[in-house]
Amino acid sequence: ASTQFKVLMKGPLLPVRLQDNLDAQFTTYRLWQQDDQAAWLAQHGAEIDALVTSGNALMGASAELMDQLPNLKVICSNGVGYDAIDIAAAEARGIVVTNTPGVLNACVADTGMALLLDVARRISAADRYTRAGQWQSQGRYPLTTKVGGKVCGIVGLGGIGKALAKRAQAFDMDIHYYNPRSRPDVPYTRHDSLLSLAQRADFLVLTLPGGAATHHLVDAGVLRALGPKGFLINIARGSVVDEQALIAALQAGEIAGAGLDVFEQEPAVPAALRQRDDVVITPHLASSTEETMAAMADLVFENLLAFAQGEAVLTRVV
Ligand code: 8YV
Repeated sequence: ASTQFKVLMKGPLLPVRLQDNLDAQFTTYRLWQQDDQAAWLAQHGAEIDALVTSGNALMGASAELMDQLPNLKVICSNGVGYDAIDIAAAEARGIVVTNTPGVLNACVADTGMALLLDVARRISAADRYTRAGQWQSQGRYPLTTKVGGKVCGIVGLGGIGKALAKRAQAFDMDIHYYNPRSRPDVPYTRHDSLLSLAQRADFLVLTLPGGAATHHLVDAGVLRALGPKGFLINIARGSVVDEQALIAALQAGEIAGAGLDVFEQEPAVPAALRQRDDVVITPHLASSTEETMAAMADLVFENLLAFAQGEAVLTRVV
């Protein structure tokens, strides 16, 4: 029965193996390949049972799209963050939503640690300096910042936050966190407010969900609390940080630097950030390893297969 399921892919899915698996098991359609998507949806929307999308800002699933797919039963997203999916709209329509928690924690935390080490020790900036021949022309690279012994302040102590904490601990950092719910299972120092954590942290690492509830949580006040020796690391969502306030804080020397994998208007990154040596930027690649993307792809596929066969899905969003 499962092969009768009609599956719409919203955009290209990585790794390609996910598309291949879907093609092999279901009748599939590629929305991004349609010349006139609105016309295609008007003609075929009612046939679609399942939507496969991702956590990417350009993907997701709006209430409007759900209305164009009146018989949609399930949305399987290739990502842990589901802020690009209108969850309330899905719930109201009785649509099941799945994501890919857990399997990406290690790689996302690795990226967070890499950005932290890079911005503290200026690895990327020093690489540019060396390549440009400045070691020879200008001499020794300026001194940087030690990581060991510093406070790593984690915002959102979920699976990714805990994986980050474990890594930061191995670098002799002191782990503090702010999380709405208390985490009695961890030995780390909890703060009652983000402001209190920012005040105490040398490195403020964002591993919390995006969406309306956390929009611009990191604003000018939080950055001021982080202070001129503090660094901001964002491996969560661009929406969590007021990017203009961040640029202003960097320009005014109110914080020491930032390591950013996510941005407010991806894939656009403001020139004011791209210019700076105290900012390390990567193109939303935290989960993008062969191994992790394969595990995510398999989880997306297994969720959809389970649903199509009338079984309980593996990782359902609340
Ligand atoms: C993207 C992510 O979804 O999991 C998330 O929330 O942000 C990423 O893993 C992934 O790049 C989409 O293919």
